[in-house]
Amino acid sequence: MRPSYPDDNTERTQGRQGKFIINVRSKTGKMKKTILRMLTERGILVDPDAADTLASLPNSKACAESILDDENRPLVLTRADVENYATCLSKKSAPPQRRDISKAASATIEFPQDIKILKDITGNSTCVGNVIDFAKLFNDRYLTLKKIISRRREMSGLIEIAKAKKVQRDVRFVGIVNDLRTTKNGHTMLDLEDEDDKIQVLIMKGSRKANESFVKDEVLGVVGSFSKDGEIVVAKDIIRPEVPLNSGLTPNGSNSILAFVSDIHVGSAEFLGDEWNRFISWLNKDPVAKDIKYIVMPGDLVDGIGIYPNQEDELLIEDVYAQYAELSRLVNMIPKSIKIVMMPGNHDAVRLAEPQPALPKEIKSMFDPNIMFVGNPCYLEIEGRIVLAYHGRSMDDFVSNVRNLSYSVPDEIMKEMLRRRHVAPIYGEKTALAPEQKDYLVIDRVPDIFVTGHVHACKLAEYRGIKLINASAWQSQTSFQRMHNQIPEPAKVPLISLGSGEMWVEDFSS
Ligand code: D5M
Ligand code: FE
Ligand code: ZN
Repeated sequence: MRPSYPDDNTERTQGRQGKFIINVRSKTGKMKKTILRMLTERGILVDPDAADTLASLPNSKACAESILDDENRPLVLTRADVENYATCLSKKSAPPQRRDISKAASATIEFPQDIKILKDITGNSTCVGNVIDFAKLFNDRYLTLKKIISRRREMSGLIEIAKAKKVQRDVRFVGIVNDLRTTKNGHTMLDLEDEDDKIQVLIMKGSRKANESFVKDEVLGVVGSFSKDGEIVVAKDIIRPEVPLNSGLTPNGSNSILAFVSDIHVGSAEFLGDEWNRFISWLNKDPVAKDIKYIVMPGDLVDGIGIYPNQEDELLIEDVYAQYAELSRLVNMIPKSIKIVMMPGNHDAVRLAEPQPALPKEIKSMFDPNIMFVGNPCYLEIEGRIVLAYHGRSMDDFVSNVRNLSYSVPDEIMKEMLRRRHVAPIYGEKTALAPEQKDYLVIDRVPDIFVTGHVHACKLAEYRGIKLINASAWQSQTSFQRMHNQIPEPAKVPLISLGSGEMWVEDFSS
């Protein structure tokens, strides 16, 4: 039996239930009244705690304006939202700060800590026998994302598609994209479906959302009105689940560094052994490396066999067990004080369909027992930071379906995943999906750190306060990549200081 881990479907922003009635007369201050009016006139419901917090800020009016300026602002404003907007505002006006680690904080909290697994398919798979039923998977995806979309201000009053067809006036509903096409006049037509009905949605060429790309099987909110014949809905706005704006990592006093080592591809003739040795000697002697307490390896640990046609011509080790044995030897050179997490990718020895469970016990037994093996994708908690790790196979599908995306900008692809709150929405193309009853690929929790591999690039970025990392590779350009003019950025190690959120890259390529 593989271990089972508790799931955590909670959103980071909680406490949105309850009463939102503000009795302005009984509360203090003219400023509060003015600000509340500003917000409520624009349809924002303000939690009483949020109103107090906002009114007590020295720059409360500027903060209220920044809320109004954010097109993804929440329908119901909570205190946590106000604090996020306030921090973002102060970050905008203050000069950027380098590592600001409070001694007081580090005195009370012990670092490093154990890594917690928050969500992982390993041990929880419900795919059994020959029953292949994707209905439950897509239903779970729809319901989870609908819940997130329904919190958005623009979606208040949303109804089911069947009801919308009866109402026929301005309507708001949520659907999963069943199909999409460009009409002969250049408009976009989406076939959307909810739990019991479907509808066509037209996005007019030249309209506000016409430049966005839509993909099959993503979940969208629609604000629109019916055409004269009552057959289709013309979209006024399209609402993605999106991630809330947040101010990034609050300094927690830790000096620990989390490093990422992806796509090692042991067994490949292009595996970069000299560069690996350089990394290992740096790890064992550099003063900066002493603070590395954790390494996450987001997939393609070995090159595998039979992964692509004629792969054997590019293999140095042709037995998959021998590849893992060599990986074990290479990983054993890493100082024992560093906690290591290993995740599979599309080259590893587990099912290809995502979510992928952790490597099987025959392979685990070849490694140091302290190494943690997790599934792909996986949510981890490291020193209070929420880390979403996903190998990134779906990036192939994003590149072929979304204009302006390419293998050289994985950070832009990661932003598309976050906007859709899903790491692999497109079904039926290169990314195989397993018909689980629950969709483990939904981004139901907002991470602090989001890491991917697969495209062999090395990119650091930030999106709405979330740190984005694409974690390089340890394989030089393969003949396939040469054919497709894909230039990898190998032998680099992205790192993040868990205390301050500072990110940087150590380069071992020369
Ligand atoms: O993928 C490494 C990179 O190479 C990734 O950007 C995809 C690309 N690649 C590799 N093989 C293929 C095929 N068969 N189709 C499309 N793209 C591919 P890796 O998972 O390390 O092989
Ligand atoms: Fe790879
Ligand atoms: Zn890969």
